[in-house]
Amino acid sequence: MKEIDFNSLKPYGDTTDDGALQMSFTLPIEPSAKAREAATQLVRGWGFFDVKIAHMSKIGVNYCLFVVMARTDKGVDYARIEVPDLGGEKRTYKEIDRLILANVKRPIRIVGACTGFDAHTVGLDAILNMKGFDGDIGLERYRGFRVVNMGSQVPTEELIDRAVKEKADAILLSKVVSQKDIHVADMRDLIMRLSKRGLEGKFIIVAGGPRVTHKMALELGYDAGFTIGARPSDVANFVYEKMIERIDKAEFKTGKKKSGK
Ligand code: B12
Repeated sequence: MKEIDFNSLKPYGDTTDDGALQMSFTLPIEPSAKAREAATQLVRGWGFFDVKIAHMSKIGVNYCLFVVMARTDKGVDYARIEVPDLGGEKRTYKEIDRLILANVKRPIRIVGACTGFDAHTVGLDAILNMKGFDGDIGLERYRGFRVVNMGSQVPTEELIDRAVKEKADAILLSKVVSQKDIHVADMRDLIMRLSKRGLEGKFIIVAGGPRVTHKMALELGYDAGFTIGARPSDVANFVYEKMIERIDKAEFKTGKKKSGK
């Protein structure tokens, strides 16, 4: 078997390192032989070879969807890739709950919302609602969390007002729509408004959504970013660990004993 070249990692199609991939895109034209050729030339122009149009179909008036198979010889040096990792220990709901009550000694207060124009609530509910997601129960079910779920289309100022009113420890922001990078703009908006109100650093700030990455969230001033497949227990564990970090810092400042995990 051919060895994988991690210094020039490529897609795997039929055989190791063959660089074969599948992509899909839409062109604002009707399907036709000319449209097929246009899509082929476009993909070749991007540097791909062995270009095959696997599927071409009309999607609405004057729009055409293409599914294309092609190959690339460009790889990435996998060994040199560095990316921030959410890390943290994997713990069960019961363990996290026990640790919160033992070490934080009160429920952690959380306010969550999906802000702006975004009406998608399923992702936030998956994390917060009792029933949770994928067999992993939601934060509302923990004795160690007190959750306010404000739902969707919440103005950022209202989210902040509520977090202040509830004396929240953490704000959980969900951003699903990412057209024209609106998720980034809305994530920035929260940080900017917190800072304007002198609330910078007051809350643990966590964002989530299909186009949110941990790296991007950190760059925008968040404590963490969770994406597709995030489970409530991952989020619960992260918030717990951040709380302990904050308690330790506060106790260190006041000269009190450090709390254990
Ligand atoms: C259901 C759905 C809707 C429902 C939403 C119902 C509801 N109450 O939520 C309705 C029909 C209302 C809807 C409307 C629209 N939708 Co819609 N919708 C979807 C759909 C099919 C599923 C989304 C979903 O529920 N996923 C399941 C959840 C569990 O996954 P998730 O959101 O990724 O959440 C996970 C993680 O991301 C993370 N997470 C998410 N939030 C948070 C928050 C925190 C704090 C944390 C820690 C983690 C976390 O944890 C979750 C669990 O792992 C997607 C397509 C798709 N297959 O994803 C399109 C999709 C999101 N919708 C889309 C669009 C464009 C729209 C509309 C603009 C359509 C229109 N033209 O009207 C409107 C927007 C309305 C608005 N104002 O926002 C696009 C977005 C494209 C983009 N790049 O922005 C998508 C991708 C469809 C598409 N391919 O075009 N939609």
